[in-house]
Amino acid sequence: MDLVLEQIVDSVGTLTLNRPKAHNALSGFLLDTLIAALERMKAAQVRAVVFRAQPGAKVFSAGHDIKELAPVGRDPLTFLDPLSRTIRAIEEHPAPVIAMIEGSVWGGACELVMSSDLLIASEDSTFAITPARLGVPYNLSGVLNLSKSVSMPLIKEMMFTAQSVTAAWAKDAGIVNYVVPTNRLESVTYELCARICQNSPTVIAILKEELRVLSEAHPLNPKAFERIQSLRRAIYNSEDYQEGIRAFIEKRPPVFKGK
Ligand code: LCV
Repeated sequence: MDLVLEQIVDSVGTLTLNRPKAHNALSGFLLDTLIAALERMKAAQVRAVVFRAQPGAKVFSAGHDIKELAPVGRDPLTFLDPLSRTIRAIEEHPAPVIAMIEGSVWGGACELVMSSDLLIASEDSTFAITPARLGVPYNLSGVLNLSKSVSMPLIKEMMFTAQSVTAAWAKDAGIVNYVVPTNRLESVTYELCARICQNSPTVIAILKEELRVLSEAHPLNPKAFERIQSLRRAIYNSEDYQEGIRAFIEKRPPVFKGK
């Protein structure tokens, strides 16, 4: 079964997550499939890419495949991991990527949609940033991607509570462009694509790249980077890191001891 369905109609590509048995959990294989599909969309010179779950999905994506998280002692979120590579593929794609969201969005899938260019969410969709609930020391570029469009107090509330927020809350926080009834999600999304397709694709591509470069322009001295990495290493070497994953597998709440 294809883990990502692809379609191109009138210069607009649509990529549909298709791993329903695991609620579109982002396995390495699914993410590599997504990256390849984005490459094909680029070769086809689409003017916009819609990224979605199956129509009617209760869960847009359950986030990183927890069963594939690196074992204790290895960094679970490195530059060459599938999730990081997919996020860069979205950010560097020359056409706008529009996340059309229905259902609940979890963990790394929040970073995936928040790295898209535009987000259109159904009224009943929700968003949960879950590293703190799983004991995962999120990486610096991921934290930057999650925080770019949100005020500090609001992104801290999402990260520290690790609880789901509603689409309305996400709209107020500046995370999504539009919140619409589920039965209007497709029409609003593809109408927006049609408006984008009327404009110069080369200028849109350079504007997207300029905004990416500017949004990543953060001075970070080597000592600060190495200090953060050593703090992260202590966490992915910790009992709490193991407890978060074990608790999910055992379908029970985690008990974190802070070590
Ligand atoms: C693997 C899964 C998953 C899954 N991985 O259905 O951002 S970070 O740092 O946290 C990053 C590391 C990250 O993204 O972590 C993942 C964060 N995601 C979550 O915390 C959501 C985990 N999933 C759930 O809470 C539930 O599955 C939801 C609420 C999404 C749906 O609950 P529901 O009761 O409807 P099940 O939990 O029974 O899930 C159905 C099957 O999908 C698997 C899950 O293990 C189960 O498999 P089995 O039938 O083999 O038991 N599954 C769900 N999420 N992220 N596998």
